[in-house]
Formats: sequence, C-alpha cells, structure tokens
Amino acid sequence: MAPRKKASRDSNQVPNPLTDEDRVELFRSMVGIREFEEQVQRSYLEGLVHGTTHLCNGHEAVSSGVIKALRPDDYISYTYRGHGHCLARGMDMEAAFAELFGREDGVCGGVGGSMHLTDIDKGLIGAFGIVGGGLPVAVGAGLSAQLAGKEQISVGFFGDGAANIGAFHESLNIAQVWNLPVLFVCENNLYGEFTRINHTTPYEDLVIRARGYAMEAVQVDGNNVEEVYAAASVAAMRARGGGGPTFIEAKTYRHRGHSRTDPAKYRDPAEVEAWMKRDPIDLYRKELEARGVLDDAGADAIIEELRAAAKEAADRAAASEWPSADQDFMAKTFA
Ligand SMILES: Cc1ncc(C[n+]2csc(CCOP(=O)(O)OP(=O)(O)O)c2C)c(N)n1
Ligand SMILES: [Mg+2]
Repeated sequence: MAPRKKASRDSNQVPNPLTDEDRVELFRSMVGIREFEEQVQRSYLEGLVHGTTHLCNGHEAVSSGVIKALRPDDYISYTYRGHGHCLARGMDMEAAFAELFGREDGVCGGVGGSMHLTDIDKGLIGAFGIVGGGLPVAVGAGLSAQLAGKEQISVGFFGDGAANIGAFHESLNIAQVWNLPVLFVCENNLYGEFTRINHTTPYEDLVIRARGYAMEAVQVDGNNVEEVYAAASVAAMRARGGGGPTFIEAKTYRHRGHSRTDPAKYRDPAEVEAWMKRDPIDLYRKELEARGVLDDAGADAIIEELRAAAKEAADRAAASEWPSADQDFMAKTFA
C-alpha cells in the first residue's frame, strides 16, 4: 500500500528548482488565467458567450503549478472547467475567447465552445464535459507514451466529484497495473456541482482512494503554486523514469458558483470567507514580495497588463467572423 504523504517543498527533491524568472512566470500565468475568467464573466453578461461556462477562479495555482512541471510534448486532459489548463499551456487568449464566442478564429473553429477548448499541437488532448471522461483518455495517452518510449507523460486533471465515477476507478487501476506514466491531478474544491463532498463521499481526503490501487499519492495545498509545482515535478520525473503513475490531490476552492448561472448560495459563508482569504494569487504575491522577487508596483503592473490583454483579446475575438454553415468543421477542428 502506498503511504499517504504530504508533499515536500524541499528544493533538493525537485528536479528543476524554480528561478526567480520562473516565479514571475508562474505569477503571470495565474494572473492571466484570473483576468481571462473575469473577462469571460463580463463577456457573458454582454451576451457574447453562448451556452454555459465554468470558471476556475481560485484554482489557478493547480493548473499553473502542474503545467509548469511538464515538457512541451506531454499530454493533458482536463474538464469543462478547463480554461486555466489551456492558458497555462500557452493557448492564445484571443483564440480562446473566439472559441467561447463561437467564432471562426476560435481554437476549434468556434464549434467547441467553453467546455471544449482543445489544441492537440500543445498536447491539450481534450476538455471533457462528461465527469471523469478525461481520465481514460489520459491513461490512453500515457499508454501511447509508454509504447513510444519517448519519456513523455500524460496528466489527467479532474474534480473531487469525478472520484465517484466508475471511469476514475478503472483508470487508476489499469494505470497502476500497467505502470503508466500518468499524473492524476484531483482538484478537490469540496463541491461537485451544487453538492458538498460530505453528502456524496465518506471522507474529504481523496488521496485515500489512490491507496486502494497501491498508487504513489501526495496531498498538496492547491492554493500554493510552488508546492503544487514541486509535487508535480517529482511525480513527472518518476513517471518519465518508468516509476509509474502518481495521484496528486490539490486542495483548493472555487471562488464562483459551479457555472455561470449559479450564485453558490448553498455554501457556508464562513467556509467561503476562509478560502477567499487564501486566494492563491494573493498568497503568491505576498510571498514574492517578501522574497524581493516582485515589488508592489511590479505586481500591480502585471495585473493591469494582463487585464488589458484579456479585454483586448475579447474585443478582437468579438469582431471576428462567424463560421460559415458549409464549413468542414471536423476537418478544421481535427486537422
Ligand atoms: C457523468 C456525469 N454525471 C453528471 C454530470 C453533471 N455534472 C457536471 S459537473 C458536475 C460536478 C463535478 O464536480 P467535480 O468533479 O468536483 O468538478 P468541479 O465542477 O468541482 O470542478 C456534475 C455532477 C456530468 N457532466 N457527467
Ligand atoms: Mg469539485
């Protein structure tokens, strides 16, 4: 049985310790995601986003920290709450907005929308609206990497709710039995849609689930980007070296409701307040300022720059063309 472990922040264990430049890049990644999501909400209210959206405000340290630990040829599957994973992987904001707005310049030609941002060239192999649906796909990508022998790995991001889905259990089991290079990254935000975890699951520490599959498992503060990075770096190194899969449980919280129409009134205000005080961006800003990596004006300048970038990207996307009815959508999307 794999013991339950806390992630260590001992930099000796991290294969690629962060430089100050990396730290600023991580901060920018998180701020870029936050500002993108805030602009999505504004654009939604302007009637530009068709269908629904699931914002990831509060989860930025998980996507940014894990993806920073990956190689460009690694694979990533994620969920309908997937804007952050795509942006952390370098998706262009304008192409992402155009996709949300259903426009031709969208990353999937406008036919996928918010829940299906995908870019195979960046290893972004799919956003899955079916809860848990991305996990067998991450396992398949891990198998392909193992067979190709290129030391690639794959990462499957999913939520706490997905840990009650059959495909989750099947995926962990076969990944462990076949020793596949897969990182299972559980973004445990305590809620599945509108239901708190204690109503659906017998415990809140989902790392316990990985033990049933004898899988290496760590639990991290998902609002601490460097802790997430350290755990993902160690897990990625193990997987590349043939050491098999790792389950990473990142404890986090979503700042908004499940989707655009949900005011999230079912949450205990004290719980919300406690987590809002632990905003991953504020925490990292304070840490970088304390270490002298950024000063107050430098941090503000990054926020202002990325807020303006998000607005400009949304404006350009809103001015782009609608796909034509006779367009070969499938060819464009999967070319
Ligand atoms: C198989 C399946 N069952 C139910 C749903 C409806 N549904 C959409 S999101 C969601 C909650 C998932 O929660 P979690 O995995 O914790 O992810 P989070 O939304 O918190 O990021 C549910 C039940 C679905 N999309 N797919
Ligand atoms: Mg959840």
